[in-house]
Amino acid sequence: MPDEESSLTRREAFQTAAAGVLAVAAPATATPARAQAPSIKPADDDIFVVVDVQYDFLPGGALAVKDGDQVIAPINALAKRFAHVVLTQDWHTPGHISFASAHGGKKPFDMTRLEYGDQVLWPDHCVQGSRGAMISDEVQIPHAQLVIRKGYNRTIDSYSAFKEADRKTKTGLEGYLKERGFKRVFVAGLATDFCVAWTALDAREAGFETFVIEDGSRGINTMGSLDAAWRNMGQAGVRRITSAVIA
Ligand code: VGL
Ligand code: ZN
Repeated sequence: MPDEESSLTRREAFQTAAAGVLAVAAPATATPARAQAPSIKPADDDIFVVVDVQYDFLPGGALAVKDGDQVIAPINALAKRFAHVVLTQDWHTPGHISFASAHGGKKPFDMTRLEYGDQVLWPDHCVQGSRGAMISDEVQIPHAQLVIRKGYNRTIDSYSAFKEADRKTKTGLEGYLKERGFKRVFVAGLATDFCVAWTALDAREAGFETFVIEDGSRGINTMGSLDAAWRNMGQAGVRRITSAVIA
């Protein structure tokens, strides 16, 4: 398909530029009109998953994602095109195991080793019932059909909206989406390199055709996490698109 080719070309051009190698100028000028042409028309078996657009991840929040507020306009616009939308909400207990404050001597963004593996330690964020845990009032998707909360087990983090960090405990989202007959999953929100990426990877693993909407997402980028996330998603067959390709 021409549109797949052109977006691949753009991605390769971007990666080459990011690596500091001088890119040949041709692809950037040869393809933009085609690359931007709307080519995906949301259907009744498509679901749009809007990840963690909560005050704590927005500017001024406890774990603010740079330019996180920039995702809201594209997400609101996109949501209008989807008949079916699910929202996710990071929803931690006080003293959650992912908080640096729960580990003596550790600081936010340090790593630690937990029973289920390596864990980045975060500032306290999205504590159940707190203002920071609320989905922003600027997210205007009244037709959203489900809000799935995650990270509510004190001893297990959960970036993914499908499976917790122990990679065993399920949230129920896979069953919900399959029971309702959805086939394609479109993901946007915060943060690209954590909850968006893990959600997209698990959607793919569950057998859904999966897309991440780049301009509807922003990353935290700690210790190379953003590049790693895009690399992992690419290898898993998650497709990277912009909202402009959605009709
Ligand atoms: C997230 C770090 C910790 C996210 C949640 O929504 O990406 N990141 N908790
Ligand atoms: Zn969290």
